[in-house]
Amino acid sequence: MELGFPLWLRVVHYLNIFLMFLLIRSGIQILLDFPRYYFNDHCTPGTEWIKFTRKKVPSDRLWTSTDEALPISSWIALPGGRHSLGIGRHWHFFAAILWSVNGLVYIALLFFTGQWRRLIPTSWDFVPQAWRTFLTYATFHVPSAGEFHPYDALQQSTYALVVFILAPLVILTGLALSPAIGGRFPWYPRLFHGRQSARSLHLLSLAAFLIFIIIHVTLVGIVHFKKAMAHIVLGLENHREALSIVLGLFALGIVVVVQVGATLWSQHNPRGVQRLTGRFISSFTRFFFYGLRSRQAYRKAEISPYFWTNGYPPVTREWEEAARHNFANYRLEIKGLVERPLSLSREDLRAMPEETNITEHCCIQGWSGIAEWTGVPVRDILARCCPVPGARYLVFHSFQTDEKGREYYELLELTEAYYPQTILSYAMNGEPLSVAHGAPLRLRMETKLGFKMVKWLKSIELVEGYKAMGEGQGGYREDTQFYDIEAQI
Ligand SMILES: Nc1nc2c(c(=O)[nH]1)N[C@H]1C(S)=C(S)[C@@H](COP(=O)(O)O)O[C@H]1N2
Ligand SMILES: [Mo]
Repeated sequence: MELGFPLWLRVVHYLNIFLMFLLIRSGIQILLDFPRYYFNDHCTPGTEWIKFTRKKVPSDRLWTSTDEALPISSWIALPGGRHSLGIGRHWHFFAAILWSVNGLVYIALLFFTGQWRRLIPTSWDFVPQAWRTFLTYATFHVPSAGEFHPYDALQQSTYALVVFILAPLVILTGLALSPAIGGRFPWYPRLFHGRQSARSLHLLSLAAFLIFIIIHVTLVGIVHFKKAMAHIVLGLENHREALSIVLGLFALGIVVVVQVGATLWSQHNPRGVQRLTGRFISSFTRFFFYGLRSRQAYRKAEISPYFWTNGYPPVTREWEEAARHNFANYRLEIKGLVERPLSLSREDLRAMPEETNITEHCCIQGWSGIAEWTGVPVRDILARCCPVPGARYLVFHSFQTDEKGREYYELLELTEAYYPQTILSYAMNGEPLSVAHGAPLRLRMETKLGFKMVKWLKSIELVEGYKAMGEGQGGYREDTQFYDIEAQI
């Protein structure tokens, strides 16, 4: 059969270029928010196999993961700037979903149309042939046009590796980073030797893609360029080469315009990007991840010796005073749409049923850590305060406020609050919770990213909606850093 360059092939190839740009640029933004890579899940400083930062973790003062974020130019990353990973992640997942769908369509059509033969060698002859082509390039020669049918053997086997190994690897390792998947199916990240190894493999896949793209584009540029452009753009043999070059450059121009547009839009209206891409992404995460309950039960031996922190403790005089007295007069207030508002002292909380879990914490920035958390299941508190019909969300308010006076708060849906591993924790690894980790009380919710787990918890409020609260996005991080409210990937 004729292995030409059918229209569908050219269309998915073009969409691929489009989406790869979005993926790589937003990926670099995410990478630089926590530029340390590990093959162990503890992320202890000093155990990284590669880092893209010169910062040293100081030992004489509190150092949080946000202090790690590096600035990056918008010419390289999307959207650029420092700690803009909220928007970077929106673009990354938006493009990742479309890229995966595009890839599936491509593979389906390859097999459906018999075009798979262009990628999958049908005889072992491809090995010596590929070696010959390699020697041709290595001695700065170009294979003759007759060797391409439609690809030469080296090209064919490289493309097969990229399509059938590299692309699935980048998708599967990306999925292993999701706290919802790792929480419900802890065996899954283990397939990659843990979440941090998956993250490292994800980075190495990026490196492999970049190397491939550079060589691929260079070879198109120097090996029978005009013919190649005709194939890529119009799918023709030996005709209308000039036209295809013009059209090709025009199409690439559109890619560039879209990149610039996405960057400017992200900078001028990040809320718009958050809303629009967020709606698209959450339709997927809701479909696939909704209702996933954490089933984590790590062993004591797996507990991390080092556990990063995020967020600086409250600085008000009252709070520091309370901390000095070991929070003896602390009370957790439960209010809002409940039959019985509660005010619970530390003794009240200790007297309630106790739940202990050893789980993996996944910070949005990329680090993780395994710890044992002990506390009161939120469902037991709900059983006592009795939510009234209409109550849909639990808002967790913190004592902490930022430099502009905005309070840290995050919310969960009522249904999620009933999950067994949703607890208010007062002890970590068998010790009373430290101030850095949220004393006297913090939320644990083991299928979501760390930012949901409000530390220095002041009160829980049951509400019907959250639009009137803060900036109306459902949490402090959603309001100020454009994080995604679902927090499951
Ligand atoms: N009040 C408050 N809670 C917070 C934060 C914060 O900045 N303020 N940071 C969140 C983030 S992003 C993470 S990853 C976890 C970190 O918990 P840890 O410091 O105990 O490791 O706390 C979450 N809870
Ligand atoms: Mo985080």
